[in-house]
Amino acid sequence: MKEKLEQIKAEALRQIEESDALEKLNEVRVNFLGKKGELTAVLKSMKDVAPEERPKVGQLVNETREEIEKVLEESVRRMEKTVRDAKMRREVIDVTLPAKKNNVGHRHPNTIALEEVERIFIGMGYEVVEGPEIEKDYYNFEALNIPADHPAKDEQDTFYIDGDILLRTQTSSTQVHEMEKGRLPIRMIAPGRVFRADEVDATHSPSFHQIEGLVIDKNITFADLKGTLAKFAKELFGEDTRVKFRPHHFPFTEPSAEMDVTCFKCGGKGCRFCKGEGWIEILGCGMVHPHVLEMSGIDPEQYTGFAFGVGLERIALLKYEIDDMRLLYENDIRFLKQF
Ligand code: 2NM
Repeated sequence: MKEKLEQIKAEALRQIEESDALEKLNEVRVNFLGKKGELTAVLKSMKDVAPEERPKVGQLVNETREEIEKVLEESVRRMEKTVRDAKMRREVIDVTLPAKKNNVGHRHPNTIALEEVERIFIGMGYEVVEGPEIEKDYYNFEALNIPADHPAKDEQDTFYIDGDILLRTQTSSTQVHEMEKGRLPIRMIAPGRVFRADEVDATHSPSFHQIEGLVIDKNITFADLKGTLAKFAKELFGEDTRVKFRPHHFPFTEPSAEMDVTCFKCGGKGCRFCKGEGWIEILGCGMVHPHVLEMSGIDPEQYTGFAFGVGLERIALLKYEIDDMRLLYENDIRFLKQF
C-alpha cells in the first residue's frame, strides 16, 4: 500500500512538473485528488485492509494528499504569477506620454459670414429659403426677364447640362419658385452656391456663393429698400457705416442700383484698403420689375417689392481682410484656423 501511494505521489508530481497551463494543473487535481481520483480510490479500497492497519494507511493517504496539494498550490501560484506578469508586460501604458491633442474643427470663414448675414435678416423677420443648384433655363433666366440674347446666357458664362437644364448662375431662381407659390407677403433671403464659367483668379471662381433677398408686399417702396440695406450694412460693418446708391441696370429690377458702404478701415477718408476711394461696392439691388412679378403670377398693380444680391465670398474677403479668394477654397488648415 505504501509503495502504491509513493507511486501515485511520484506520478502526480511528475505531471505537475510537466504542466504548462493552469488547465493542466486542474486536470492533475481532478485526476489525483478528485472524487473519482486515484487517492479517493485508495481510500475506497480500505475495506480490503486489515482493521488494525486502517488508521496507519489512512494517515499515509492523508499525508500523500497534503503533499500533492502543497506542490499543486505552489505550481498554481507560480503559473498565475507568470500569466499575470506576461499580461502586465503586454498591457503596459506609459503614463508619461503626452496626451493626444483633440483637434476640434471650426466654421469656414464663408460659413461665419453666411451665418452673420442670416442672423441680421432673421432679426428683421426674413425667412431663409434654399433651392436647387440645377435649374431650368426658365427659372434662371426667362422668369427673371433675362432675354434669350442676353450675354449672361452665353455658353461662355453659363454651365449648361442638357438643352434647357443648367447650373444656376444666381439664386434668384429660388425667389421665382417662392413667388410662384403665391403665398404673400414674401420676406426671404436665398443663400447658396452658384456657378459661372469663369477662370480662377484672385476675385473669380467657377463656383461661389450668393445671398439674394426679396421682399414683396403692398406699398413696398425704394425707401424700404434703402432703409433695410442701410440697416444691414450697419449691422455687418459697424454702426458708423454709411451707404450710397448708384444707378445701375439689371433686367429683373427697375429701377436698379449698386450700393456702396463707407470703408470700415478709414471711415470714408480713403486708404489703401479702399484704394483711396473711401467707398466699397457691396451689392446690387432694385425694385422688382413688374414683368417679373407678373410672370410668377403676382399682380404688379397690387404688389411691389425690392430685391438685392450680395456675394458671400466678397463679404468674407472684406470682413476678414483676405486679398485672394482662392485661399477660401484651398482648405489649408494653417490659413483657415485664423478665423
Ligand atoms: C441682384 C440685384 C438686384 C434679384 C432679383 C430677384 C427677383 F427674383 F426678385 F427677381 N432676386 N434677386 C436681384 C436684384 C439680384 O443681384 C446682384
